[in-house]
Amino acid sequence: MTEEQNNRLVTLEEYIIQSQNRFPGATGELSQLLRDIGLAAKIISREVNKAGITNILGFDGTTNVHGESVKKLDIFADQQLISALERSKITCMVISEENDGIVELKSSGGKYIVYMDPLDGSSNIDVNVSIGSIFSIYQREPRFDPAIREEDALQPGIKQVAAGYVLYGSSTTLAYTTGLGVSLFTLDPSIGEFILSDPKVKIPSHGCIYSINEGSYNSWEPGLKKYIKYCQEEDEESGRPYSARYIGSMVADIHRTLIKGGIFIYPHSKKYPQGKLRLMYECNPLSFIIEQAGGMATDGKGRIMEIEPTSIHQHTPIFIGSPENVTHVMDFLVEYEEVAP
Ligand code: P6P
Repeated sequence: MTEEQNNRLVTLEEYIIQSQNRFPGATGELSQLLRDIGLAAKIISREVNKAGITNILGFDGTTNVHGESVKKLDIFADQQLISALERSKITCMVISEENDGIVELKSSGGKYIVYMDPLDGSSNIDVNVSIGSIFSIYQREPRFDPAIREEDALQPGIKQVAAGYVLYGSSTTLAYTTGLGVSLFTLDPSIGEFILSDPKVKIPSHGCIYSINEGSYNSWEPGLKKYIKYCQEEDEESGRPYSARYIGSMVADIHRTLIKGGIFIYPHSKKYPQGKLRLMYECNPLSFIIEQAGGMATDGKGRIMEIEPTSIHQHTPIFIGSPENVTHVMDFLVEYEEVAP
């Protein structure tokens, strides 16, 4: 970009088109998909930011596939994203936290599959804490039979063609990657545009923040207990004790980790034997973002994005963040691994 361009505001739409032009063979379909998600995000942001003065707060009386009470804004966000994806007619199916099975779109011939958590952290809506939307995009494997099948969506995270999140916080931030690094945008409500704020975000190699719900301490495996105690010990040279930060909205906790470094952990526990967070529309997309920014994401045994999924709603434990912090907790898990009796 020229000096003048460097100083000019670059909108999400312009940036996507500029990025697409770097791929001579690009058809523009993925760019269109990302622009549609950006539009839905602006509409959701408007509702989230005025939720306090409309009757959109509170529960709608239903529960989602995980038995969690669904809030009205969840449904609104789900509907906005699905209708945006319908518009571009290049998505064949959507899998969302808010829908038990796959949502087949009218454009059943579309080549993309979109996973999404329309409004992650919705339990925080009523107390005005940041919440977010998460999306993960795959290409449908070419098949002779054109029928839409759930099996087409069971692909490991390494097959994602794009992923990202929108954080509805003190400002509305959108982060996405297509595998060439992570770009950050901030919504300027006065002009209704996402403006480029960082074209290539890098996570610090190490951070002095750990993020975990310590309420489930008693059910953690020994290595994790030892690691958290290590984080709390006094050692000025290594910056310990680390700071504990936990928002309870994964998008907000991951965004802070991306910017400031450190580690976010949601382990398996007695209450969540497979972990609470969902592989396909929370952990895979956010792992793609963190890895593309130079970080790491594991389930405690192996790379999150190499997990072969068996269910569209499956759960996984996750240890994600700065490479030095993730490597360190893995060392503790191995060193103090529980030996089966
Ligand atoms: P807990 C929100 O409900 C969510 O799915 C994630 O956004 C968040 O990281 C996690 O659950 C919080 O779970 O058990 O700590 O309240």
